[in-house]
Amino acid sequence: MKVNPNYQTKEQLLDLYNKPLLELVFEAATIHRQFHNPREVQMSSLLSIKTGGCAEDCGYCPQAARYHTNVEAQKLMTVESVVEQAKNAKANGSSRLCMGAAWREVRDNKDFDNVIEMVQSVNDLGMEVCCTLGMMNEDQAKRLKNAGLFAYNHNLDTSPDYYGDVISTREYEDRLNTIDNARKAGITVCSGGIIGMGEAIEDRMGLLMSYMQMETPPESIPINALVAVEGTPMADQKPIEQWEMIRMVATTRIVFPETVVRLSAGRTKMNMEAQALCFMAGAGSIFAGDKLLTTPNPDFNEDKEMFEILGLLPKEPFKDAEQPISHPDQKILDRKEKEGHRQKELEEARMEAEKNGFSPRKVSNVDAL
Ligand code: SAM
Ligand code: DTB
Ligand code: SF4
Repeated sequence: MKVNPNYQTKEQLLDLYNKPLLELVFEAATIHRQFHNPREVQMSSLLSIKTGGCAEDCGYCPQAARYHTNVEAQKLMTVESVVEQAKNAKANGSSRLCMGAAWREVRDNKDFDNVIEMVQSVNDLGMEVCCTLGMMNEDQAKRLKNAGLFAYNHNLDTSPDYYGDVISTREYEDRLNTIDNARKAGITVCSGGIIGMGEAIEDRMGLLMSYMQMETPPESIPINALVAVEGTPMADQKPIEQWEMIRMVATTRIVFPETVVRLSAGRTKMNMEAQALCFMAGAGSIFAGDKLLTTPNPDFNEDKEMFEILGLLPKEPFKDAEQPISHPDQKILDRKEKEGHRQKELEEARMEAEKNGFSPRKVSNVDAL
């Protein structure tokens, strides 16, 4: 993933962002055509596998336990229901599934084992699998990679300068470390931000600068417009102008010509014309389906119509990189073997007890007296 050598300083980025709109879109469209097929737009589906109850204080997020939103905390979904949802998403044209968990960080427990099984099963369906599970260490990243994870989403959200106004429970540096861990494990990186949180244009460019300074910039950069949710500290933020989304997509496209720029949250507030300009300016993906993680997204049929009108084609999976191979997970195999032993021991103990007259039936006879 290369950075456009014509843009290196924040001032250059600001000049670019503030260019006359149609000039900006034209420059972005020209670059887009050199590196991507402009008719192809990937449809990705989001699935909230663990909703709500999160310990963090991200000011935009309806899933933070400390804010009183209408999101109810739920347990981790089962592997079976995830597979069912993934099959549905695939049947509706999605080539990528992003599974999100309202976790501060990944923990080495049974829930993570289940996520590993989800990754294996969805990869086996031939979809690009992305996870967004919060912070993770290198070992956890390696387990995910081994299971067949294609991408890890971990957003820097905004510039290092504005970050402290949005989140206090973790540092920018923590986010960078997790992105590094995904990279070291050989997982592609999906990392982007949110506009409309009260930040200055300098902060939007500061976010892009953070990615420019990486040895390898992200393969995927989602651009979200804030979905202002009642109960969060950002509930009263004024919605951004549609032009701002177009400018942000175009600037990102120009600076990172090879990256997939994703037109992410906030599309319910955009009309088709503004979205068309985003595709023109280099957006190569949308989230499809009526729901993002917890908030609404345009109707599936509306997007289908938009694709038809604009002559867009859903992008096939693994056009940018090879499908990872799902390998068996040693920790899960060890746990299952241990559980098997334990089961066998219990069965032997039960048979021994029965032989000695302590059968469950005998006990119930005693109970009946
Ligand atoms: N808990 C994990 C984490 O924070 O990395 C993963 C899930 S988190 C919901 C994924 C991303 O969703 C956040 O980094 C943020 O960029 C985006 N997001 C959350 N709430 C949003 C909102 N109200 N509007 C726009 N984007 C939002
Ligand atoms: C990303 O940048 N946007 C998606 C995905 N990555 C995980 C999430 C958007 C969430 C919007 C708020 C919600 O639905 O809870
Ligand atoms: Fe938790 Fe992620 Fe929401 Fe922050 S963005 S509160 S870490 S779910």
